[in-house]
Amino acid sequence: MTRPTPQRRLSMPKLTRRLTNIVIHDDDLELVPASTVPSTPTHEKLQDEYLDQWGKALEQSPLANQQTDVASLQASIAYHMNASLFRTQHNLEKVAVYQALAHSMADKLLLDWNRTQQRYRKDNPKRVYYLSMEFLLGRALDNAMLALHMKTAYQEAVQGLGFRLEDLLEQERDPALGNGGLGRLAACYMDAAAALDLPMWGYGLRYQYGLFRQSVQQGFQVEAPDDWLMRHHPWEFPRDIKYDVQFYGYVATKMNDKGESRLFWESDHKIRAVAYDVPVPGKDGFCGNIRLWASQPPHHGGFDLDAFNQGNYDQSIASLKDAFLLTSVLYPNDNHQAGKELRLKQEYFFVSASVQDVVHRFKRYRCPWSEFPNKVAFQLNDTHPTLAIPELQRILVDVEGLAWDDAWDIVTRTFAFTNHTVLPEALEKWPIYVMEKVLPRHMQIIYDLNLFFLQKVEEKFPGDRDLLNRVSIIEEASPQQVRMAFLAVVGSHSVNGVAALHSELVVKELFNDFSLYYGKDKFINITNGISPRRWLYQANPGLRDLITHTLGSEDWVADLPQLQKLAPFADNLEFQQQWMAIKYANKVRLTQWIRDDCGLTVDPRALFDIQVKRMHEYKRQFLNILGVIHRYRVLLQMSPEARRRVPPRVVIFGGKAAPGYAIAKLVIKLINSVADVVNNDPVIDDHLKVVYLPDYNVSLAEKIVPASDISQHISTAGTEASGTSNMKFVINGGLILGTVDGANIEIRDEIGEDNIFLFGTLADQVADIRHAQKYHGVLLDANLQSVLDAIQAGVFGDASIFNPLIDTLTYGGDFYLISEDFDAYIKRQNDVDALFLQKAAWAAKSIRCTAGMGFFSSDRSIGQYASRIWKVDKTALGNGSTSTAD
Ligand code: F58
Repeated sequence: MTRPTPQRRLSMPKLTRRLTNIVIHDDDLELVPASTVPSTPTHEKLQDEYLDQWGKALEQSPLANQQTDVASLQASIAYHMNASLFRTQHNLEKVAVYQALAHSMADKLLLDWNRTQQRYRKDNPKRVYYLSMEFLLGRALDNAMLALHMKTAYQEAVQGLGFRLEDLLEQERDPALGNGGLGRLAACYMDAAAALDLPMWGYGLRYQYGLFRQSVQQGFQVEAPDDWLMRHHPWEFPRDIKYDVQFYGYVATKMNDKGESRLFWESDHKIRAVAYDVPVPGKDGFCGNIRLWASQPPHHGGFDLDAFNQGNYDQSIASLKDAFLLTSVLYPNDNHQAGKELRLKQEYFFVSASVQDVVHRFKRYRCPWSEFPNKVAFQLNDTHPTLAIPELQRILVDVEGLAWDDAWDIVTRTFAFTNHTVLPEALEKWPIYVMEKVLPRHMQIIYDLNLFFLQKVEEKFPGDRDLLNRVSIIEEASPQQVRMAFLAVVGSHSVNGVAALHSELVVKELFNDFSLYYGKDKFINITNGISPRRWLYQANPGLRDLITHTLGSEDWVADLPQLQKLAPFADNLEFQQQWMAIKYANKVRLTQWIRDDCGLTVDPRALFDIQVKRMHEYKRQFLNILGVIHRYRVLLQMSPEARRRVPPRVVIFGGKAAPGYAIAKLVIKLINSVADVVNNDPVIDDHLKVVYLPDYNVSLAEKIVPASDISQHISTAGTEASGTSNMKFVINGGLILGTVDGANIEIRDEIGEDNIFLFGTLADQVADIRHAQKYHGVLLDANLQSVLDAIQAGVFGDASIFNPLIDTLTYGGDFYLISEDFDAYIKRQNDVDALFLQKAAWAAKSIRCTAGMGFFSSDRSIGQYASRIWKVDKTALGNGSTSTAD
């Protein structure tokens, strides 16, 4: 079998000058390949006595001697107001006080952060790197105060300075560096790793503009840029850590001094990655890290001095603009590939900087390369970072001179891949002509990897040409494409789905041929989890306190299965009353938000029925609003007495549609048009209200989730990989109405069938139904037909607007089975009504919901990743330092 020419390590003379592809590491005169351009000076050079002196100096510094009494906290806030923000007490706005407070809190975090990271550096454990294009972190201040047990003291401190802590917390802008579930999962996992003292870093991109801000005008979604860095953001720390990343260029074959030919990827087109670190508060003094890369022009590069000297200023800065542009905006697509060259460049920029950084850290310890998989685990958060696979292979072979097979062995023992979707439109593919242009050397490597892989498949299954076509990393389409998911599977030692059903579909459908080739062990399930700290402890203080009081301590937060101890209280009337009083208070809080945000008054005693998530056809917000129209029509036909027997409902929607996703945007318009009619119908009065909450984001979710009576997770079976908001609602005592899909299934298994309203087609029936529809057409459900008639009759305004939406049910073949599931959905909604009237039975179920959610902690998920995939032992690391506490 032909292998690419092995690349030998070059012997590198100790010279302080630039060599081909090699840059001198300024601070320690160490020769480092071009892939590791200068970073900060290392401590390794300092003699021990100086190191000790630094340690002592730090212990004497104000940072290490921070007091946590109220007066000291006030002093620290006042200090930052003056020293960090250059303001005095004569010029105070809430936002400035928030910033001073954030600085004060960040000081405390920094100490934990330095101690944790220094310990990792000293102990050199195996480290995990979570590569994710998205981290949807949400606000930091409240989270940090709670993690360090300082909220009460700060509350008092700011009160003494004339402010309410709640008002100040509202000043913080959400860093919206993600689209939805995948990005939020990354944030929950970082939170869990920090809480568990697991040496895991996140790597991602520092987009200048996060996910667009959404407003609603005349019922339509309107997008605006999310300029989240417009104001100073106290939760990120720029580092003097920089790597150059190159694009385009060509691959040349050159001889080294031993007469061996080797490949060089050369290009003048370089962009510099600079690091920003974001601390992740853990527990007991642990603090994790997310390193986000921002793009800049390379040093002395990108500025065309000749053009400048000739007075051609535009031209002189053209490539500077290019460099800054690279990380300027997050692509706003949810479960749909954008396919733009800039996106490909973002992906490579991100993985190249991250891999360079990790390689640099590994080399510090001067271990042999064979040790790399024992010191490094990369987790690919979906396919977006998959280029890290050929990138590491390139560095090992072209730059470090390892033999191809040795390098590949290292690569495949280092990477693991998480798949988050089975939807075909979300599976990343890149046309070869784009890849060849942007990343010529990677394209060669991918061709070689594919060739060797196909040769092995051929050995195992001789003569099966169809199979080779099906598993090839290169798709023989026009144009030819690189199938990134296949590259991720071939380059990883483990592939996992994110819920039991999803992982089953991953093996049976998406990667069936691969599971036959590799065997089933490579494909595992790790069901998603959520951070109990953010989604219960922080978001629902009332419930938190009741649980803590009932269970006798806060230990349940770190050991979530303890929630099961609430189950015996489910039928206790007094406990039920306390429980439901908290739910009611949370509903009142949301009611105020709805009033302020939408100018709509709703009754907190009504049944709050919530669906908040990205707008997507497969998530079927359309089914929900069609159900609302049906309810409206039924209510109108009822006598006033009969109407009063139906519990009043407030149906709440929230979620952004990708700007180019016309059908999803039409659903938003329909929801708002229905709201206009229903909310102003005097016959309906408070029996039904419809709310669309604009600009749904993490901090809004924290207000919405604790206030639900019922929430809807009604994707077509087999389409929602897991869902995580379902977990958030249930842990807060909200019941769910859902399909037999994603993590709904495991939630049912944990909390019991009686405590969840499931309905609809099962995943294994979907294909047959679609098949039948193709041949016999869609026979619309009769109630649904009347609902569509009402829309088309103009009951909700200009009907023609909605034609493309209605066509998805009729001409479109009802791909998402809305008609098929409509009747079952309506019946289940009636069951919800009936139960809501039985207050005690509802309360008992609500308590049982929370009690059964122990399994869904992100700590459990991360524990499983650690033991089953990364092989890192989180307990082997000792306890670290302890934090300041109040
Ligand atoms: C989501 N995927 C799944 N993708 O849809 C959801 O079921 C699952 O619970 C969650 O991941 C976590 O596993 C998702 O959010 C994206 O947003 C991608 C962002 C980048 C472009 C393609 C979609």
